[in-house]
Amino acid sequence: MEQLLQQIEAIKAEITATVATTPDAVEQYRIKYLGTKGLVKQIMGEMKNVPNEQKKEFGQILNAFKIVAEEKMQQLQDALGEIGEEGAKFDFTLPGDPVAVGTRHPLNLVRNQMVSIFKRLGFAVAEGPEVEDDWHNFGAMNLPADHPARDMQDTFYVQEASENNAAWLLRTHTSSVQARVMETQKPPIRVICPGRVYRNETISARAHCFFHQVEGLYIDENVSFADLKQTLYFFVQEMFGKDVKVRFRPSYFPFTEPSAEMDISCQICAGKGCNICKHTGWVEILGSGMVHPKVLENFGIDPEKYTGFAFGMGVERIAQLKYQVNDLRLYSQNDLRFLEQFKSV
Ligand code: 2NL
Repeated sequence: MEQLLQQIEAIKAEITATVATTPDAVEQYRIKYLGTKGLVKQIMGEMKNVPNEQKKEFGQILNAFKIVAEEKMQQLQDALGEIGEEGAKFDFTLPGDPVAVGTRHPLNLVRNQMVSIFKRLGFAVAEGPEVEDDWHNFGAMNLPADHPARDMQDTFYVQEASENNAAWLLRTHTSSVQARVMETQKPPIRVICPGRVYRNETISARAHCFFHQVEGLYIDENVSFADLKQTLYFFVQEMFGKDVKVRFRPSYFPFTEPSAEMDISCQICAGKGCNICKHTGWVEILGSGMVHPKVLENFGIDPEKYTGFAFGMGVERIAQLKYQVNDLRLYSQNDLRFLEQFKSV
């Protein structure tokens, strides 16, 4: 008798401690304890050996034991239902937990807008490395060895040139990407190159050590300055609306000839005069020009047969005019009060 009671207590403890999280394990449990040859049946079979005067008391103990085993079975099955194979057992009527959704960075928003306008004109998007060699960033672009842009003061060098090694640097413009396109593709070429560029500048509201550019390049037979003007005029109309006015001013870049900068009517004061346009009513938004014959020759493109135009503009500048952001540092400070203002853009 005493021995039988101890056995029952031991099996109960075992049952309580059972963990079964897969359908297989639950079935193992059922077979071991509740099956036709299971422990519960076996213990029940001991009833016949119990003296008559103890049968009543013992019957109650056995019944309680059976209930423990059956309740555990129910528990295991319920738990299985919650994590079971047929999917979670959820109450779909409960209100959901709010998920904090991030916002696109204003510079990405503006870059995407810029790129999609040029895509509609048939420009393909090209990207390239931010760490460049001297040739792709400067040499191929017709920048002479003594050009001030090559100075340590202006450019971040990763490795200075030595006897055996070319200089490596952080690209100062995305022209280096277009250089790689001209290296690998034949005209007609029509690409737009968005990307981050680096200049060694002291950080202030108006200057930063990195900023973002969208440059474009179009090379084919009979590409003219008129094509350049109309393409860029189309771009600003799409970006700022049909009322925008443009003007071109002669300029100089080593990689284009002739070169021009484009101004648009001030989007902040509508030409009335403000700090952004320095009370002129005009703001400069890009540099451009006809690709210098030397640059074409650097890539084996015959300047007698092909001509091209190119342009470069700052994404920050366009964003400033579109959203009146007047401190470049805001773009990289990750202040949510700034970033969340672009939620609905
Ligand atoms: C500026 C001026 C410019 C280009 C970039 C370019 C690229 C190739 C050949 C010739 Cl592959 N030119 N790019 C041309 C003129 C101006 O950028 O002020 N950018 C912010």
